[in-house]
Amino acid sequence: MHTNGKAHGIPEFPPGVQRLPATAPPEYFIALLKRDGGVIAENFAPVEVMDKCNAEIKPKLDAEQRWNGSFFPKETRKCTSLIANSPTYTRELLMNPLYQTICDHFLTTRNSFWWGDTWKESVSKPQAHTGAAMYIGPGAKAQPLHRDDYLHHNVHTEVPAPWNDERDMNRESAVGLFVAGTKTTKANGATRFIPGSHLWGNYERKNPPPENQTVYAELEKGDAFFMFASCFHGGSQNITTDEHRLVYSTFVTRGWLRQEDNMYLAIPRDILMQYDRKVQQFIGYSCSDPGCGLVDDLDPIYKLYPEELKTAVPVDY
Ligand SMILES: O=C(O)CCC(=O)C(=O)O
Ligand SMILES: [Fe+2]
Repeated sequence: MHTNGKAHGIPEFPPGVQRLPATAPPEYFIALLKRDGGVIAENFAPVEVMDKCNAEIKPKLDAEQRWNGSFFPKETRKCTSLIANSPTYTRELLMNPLYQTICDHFLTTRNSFWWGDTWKESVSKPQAHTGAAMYIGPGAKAQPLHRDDYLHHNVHTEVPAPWNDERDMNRESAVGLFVAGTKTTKANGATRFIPGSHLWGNYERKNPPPENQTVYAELEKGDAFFMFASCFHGGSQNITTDEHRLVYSTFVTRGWLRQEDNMYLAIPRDILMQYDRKVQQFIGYSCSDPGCGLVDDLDPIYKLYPEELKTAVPVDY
């Protein structure tokens, strides 16, 4: 379905970032994402589901290594690889039907090509991109405002509002979902973002993203915030002395953002280990700068040389 927010059956929402019950029609969320780049879904997941997720990730969160850089302050802990660590997260949050519908809408790529004398349509469906829980402890500094689709080198041209379905159909490379595992507030580090920044250009804007245009996605436990990866956003400072903030962050991306051959599954480990590092890195056991291809926030080559893991620390990308 393609709408510009004024299509039949979609209300004229007041200005400002909207909070809708998660049971509202998906078209409303889609229209508000096009308008603002972000929208809140209240009661997205039951509190009991969040309690289960929180219990499943606790061992990993407790064992987590501190980040060595400014992208994540030392008071922040992460549970990376959520799909490996929390089946409840995977089944209930990642696979949530509303999120799936939104991702299908914005991230399905449909094109037609000549294939001999056949005009052949190809439809590439979205895929999971990342899933990590972010725990922000008392005293943590704010994360710099950034666009998560810089990972894909998604260089945007500045376009005037409103969103235009034809013009902007391929604009987004990822759609984010942030679900609150605890209540999130401006004081304890709620995600802040700049509404409308999904339409901003990359090279056209000469100044850093303005903090005074940010809006805080304050959530009750189980609420969700949907956001385009193209929006400027970041985890915020935690000025409390005794509250932590836990958010389950997910991004889904376009299905074609990968290699043609699935080298990780196609190449057996014993054959892989017969090649030197240069080959291993070239076929995918390396990172694309910035930050694509990581395993638990580390270079994937460590998966092949686990003895080197002892000295490895995550660094800014
Ligand atoms: O923790 C948050 O609220 C956002 C984290 C984030 O934007 C990131 O790690 O890229
Ligand atoms: Fe981010």
